[in-house]
Amino acid sequence: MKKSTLLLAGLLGFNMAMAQDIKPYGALPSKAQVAWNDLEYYMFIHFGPNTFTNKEWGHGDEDPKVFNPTHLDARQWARTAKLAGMKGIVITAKHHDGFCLWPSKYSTHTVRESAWKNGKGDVLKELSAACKEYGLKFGVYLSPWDRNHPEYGTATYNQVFANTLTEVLSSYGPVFEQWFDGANGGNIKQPYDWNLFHSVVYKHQPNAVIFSDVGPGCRWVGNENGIAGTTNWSTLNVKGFSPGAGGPSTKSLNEGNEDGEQWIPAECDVSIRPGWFYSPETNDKVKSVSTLLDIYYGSVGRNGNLILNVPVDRDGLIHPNDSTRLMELRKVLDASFKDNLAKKAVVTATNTRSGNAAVKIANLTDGTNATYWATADDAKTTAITLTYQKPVTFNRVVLQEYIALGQRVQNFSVEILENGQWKEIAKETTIGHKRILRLPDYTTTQVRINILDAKAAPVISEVQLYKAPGLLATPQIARGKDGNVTITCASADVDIRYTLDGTAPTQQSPKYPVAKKEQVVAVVLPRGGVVKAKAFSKDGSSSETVKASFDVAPAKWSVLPADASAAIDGDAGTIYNTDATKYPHELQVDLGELLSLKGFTYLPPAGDGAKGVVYGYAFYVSADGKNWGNPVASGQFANIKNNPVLQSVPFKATKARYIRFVAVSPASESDTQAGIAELGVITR
Ligand code: FUL
Ligand code: CA
Repeated sequence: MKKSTLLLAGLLGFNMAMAQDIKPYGALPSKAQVAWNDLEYYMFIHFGPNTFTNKEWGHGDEDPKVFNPTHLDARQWARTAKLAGMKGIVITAKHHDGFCLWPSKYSTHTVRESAWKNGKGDVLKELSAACKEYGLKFGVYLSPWDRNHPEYGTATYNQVFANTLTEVLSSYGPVFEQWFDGANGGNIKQPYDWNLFHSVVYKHQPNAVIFSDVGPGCRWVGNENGIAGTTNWSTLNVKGFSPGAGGPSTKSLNEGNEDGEQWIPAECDVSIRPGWFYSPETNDKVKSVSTLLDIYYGSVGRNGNLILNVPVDRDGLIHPNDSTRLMELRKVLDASFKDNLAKKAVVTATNTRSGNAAVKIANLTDGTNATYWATADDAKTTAITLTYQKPVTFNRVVLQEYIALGQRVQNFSVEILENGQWKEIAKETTIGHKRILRLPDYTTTQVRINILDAKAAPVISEVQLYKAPGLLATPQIARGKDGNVTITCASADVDIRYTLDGTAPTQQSPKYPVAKKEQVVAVVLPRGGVVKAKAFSKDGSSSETVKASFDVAPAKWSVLPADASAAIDGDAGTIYNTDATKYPHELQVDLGELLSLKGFTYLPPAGDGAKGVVYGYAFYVSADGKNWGNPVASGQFANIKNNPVLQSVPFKATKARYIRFVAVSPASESDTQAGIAELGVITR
């Protein structure tokens, strides 16, 4: 052998040995978990008897005949998901009411007993086929909590649930995700055999990622708003925790645990409407594009997957209001991430690892996270610089770690060159599968990404820059106690136009005064009404139309106890917390006039550390404030703990001047006080 050949062989051997030399760090994802993270965005579908009964948590005693979608078309759902850029669909095969969307032989509360297709239908069969046709992944939600099954709460139920799982997981082809809901709002407590359930899943679907509060495949993000922590580790400590009430703290779910013992990345679940199930009442409450963008950047942009719920309606179709919104969102996302400006830069980096053929600086901008660049073992900091000949303008930074080797980056910053000086424009913590920074427009010839701290040598797969088009902010409509309506818009230099007759505002509609010197045309709606608003900019672009519906304002109301005024001040941000520390609690309101009441509303405290969310309630009315009789409504606010949105409870129309709200039980067992952000009446 010639000397040069020897040398070459030696070098090759050296390279091959070094190609494996990046030691994995910490808990690692399985191949299925890596593939799962790449999906990023997929659809959730809540569908069942609740769709037809206006309930969020069915009781399991609903007549199965109510389930009768007359135009069900699973291909329409799949087509919508595909066009929305989603990668799969997870459907509620069985929600808490126990109703099975397939003709299960382990239940008598299924599509077989329904009116749909004379009992011959199978939603899972139709949806799995549609997903296959459109190249989408198919996943299933099955609630262990079952309010219908006669064996629920007995020793035999775990096997029933295992059989049910087997049926679903062996009949409809590949399942990419198995969703296990931890919720249990009933009195019967069933100790679940999670080991059994998991073994059934893996037996039939070895590549399925199992969702729950503690994984093992992926974890709940700790809220139903679809928002992960800005710090978000894909690793989690699960010892001693279980799904549901025994889950890790909200903070751990939201941010993961640095150096957590298992790889359990966050999945961010949220509904496009206020509730998870369809209701005609929420047709005009579909989230705006700007809210959905906040959710996208708060989930996919923070190392989480986004599962966006789009409830199928009573016809068995995705409602046009939802599909239109999904397409509007897609359009904005496509325009935002169209042109990766990093590809046009000369990219350099400090501390590049040598002698490893897989590590290339060009991999940072090759558009795939399957390739990577890394530093030397002892270099936990580095700077990656993008240099341009001519200035570029950008407002999005996308970073990705090569997660197959573990999540490493703890701190990073972004700088730009401005007048010959480096200027820091962002300082953040984790990256993980993907981190997207939403920034103001910056124009520069050099951008520097500094990895300031890492658990081990950073392994980065992508650095991307984009210039997303500007969007006008959606106006916000609020009404005070006295009935005064205020409309604001976060975008500067816009005209806000509004209507009070239900029509969409145009540039000819009345203008809401924004500047101080403009004469205030008061919009006062003490008796309620519908306000629609839209912002128009000078360049001809416009915002979405936003709509707010109001009932009678609390202008003339007085409350008992007297210090409870925050509950009727028309301000969602102020909260009355009861003084007494033992349930039940109550509140009485004098409406100041006789009104024809059709229902009441309760706005629970929401946001970080919200306490006092009420679960069980009773509502009374009276003509004199003394004689209350029986409650006109009583029950539980379903799913209010995880999704603390406005609750509207209708009751038989009745005339009254006094109302009494009794908080019967708390949503969190440990809560002793009741919290009320706002109490309202329905007269319209
Ligand atoms: C929760 C459930 O109780 C809700 O009804 C909904 O299914 C949501 C996705 O999970 O735990
Ligand atoms: Ca308030």
